[in-house]
Amino acid sequence: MILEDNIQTVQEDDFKSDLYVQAMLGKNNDKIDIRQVTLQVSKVAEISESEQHKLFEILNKFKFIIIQYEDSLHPQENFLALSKFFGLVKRHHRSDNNGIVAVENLYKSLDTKTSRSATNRMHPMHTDGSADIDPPKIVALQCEIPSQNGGFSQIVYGEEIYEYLIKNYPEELQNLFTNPVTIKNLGNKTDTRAIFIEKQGRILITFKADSLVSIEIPDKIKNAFQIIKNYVNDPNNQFIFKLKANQILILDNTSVLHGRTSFPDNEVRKLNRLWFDGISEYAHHLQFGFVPKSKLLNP
Ligand SMILES: O=C(O)CCC(=O)C(=O)O
Ligand SMILES: [Fe+2]
Repeated sequence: MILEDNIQTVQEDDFKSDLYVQAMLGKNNDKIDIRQVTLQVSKVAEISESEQHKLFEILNKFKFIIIQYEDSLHPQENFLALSKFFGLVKRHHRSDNNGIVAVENLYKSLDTKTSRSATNRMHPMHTDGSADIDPPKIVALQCEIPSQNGGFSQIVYGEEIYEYLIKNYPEELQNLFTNPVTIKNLGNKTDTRAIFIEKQGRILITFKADSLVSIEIPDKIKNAFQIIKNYVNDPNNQFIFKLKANQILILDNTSVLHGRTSFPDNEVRKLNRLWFDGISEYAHHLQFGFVPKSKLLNP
């Protein structure tokens, strides 16, 4: 199976393709080979023990994994089978009966009531459920139909944001632990939480900067918030790839931010999204958050 075509040469289009071509030469696309993070299985529900072992190994090391399964008439079965590893499905205001949220261009517009995931617009870098009191630990995105142009997945490491801040803005970083941000989403959920929190020696990140949701940022961290926003939306700090049909991207939502580039109006792109609480009989295999190399004096 050839996986190299996950990173395709982007054609000239309206979707800032030049930037993305440049980004593919950026540091994270140099560091990570898409084949290292892709696990091929026959059916998700029938994953073998050695595949399970690899799944957790890749997820703990890279904080995300792409599972590629054999073409199936029932893609949702493959998707819902993830619950065994990642726990209960957490619902969203757009969830169907199984908890699945459609990520496709349903509205062809972007107004203040439309979720970005229901449009073809770019989705700026974020963690999911940042307005939830208890955000999902695991986010899974299943690709049924990729777009031909645009619609690239982007990932940024929370640990790299942390290291960047500790090196360049240590005082600002300190303030991020103690000055919570309040986010209210379109489903009218509100949560107040610090961008970085420390839990049992590990650091967890939550971040969203999106004009569609209401975000209250304390004055003390307004500058740091902008620094993070610039850092994460710089393609040079992202890992960029195209999710293919029959692939599921699984993210540690406490360690990495994700986003996606826009895609043309006339393209059909169809993904499904699920959120998991991370509490399963396999939970002891999962290590959420990251242990930074450099430490703050009083985190
Ligand atoms: O469309 C994508 O690839 C990502 C969508 C997303 O991040 C979301 O729905 O939360
Ligand atoms: Fe998301």
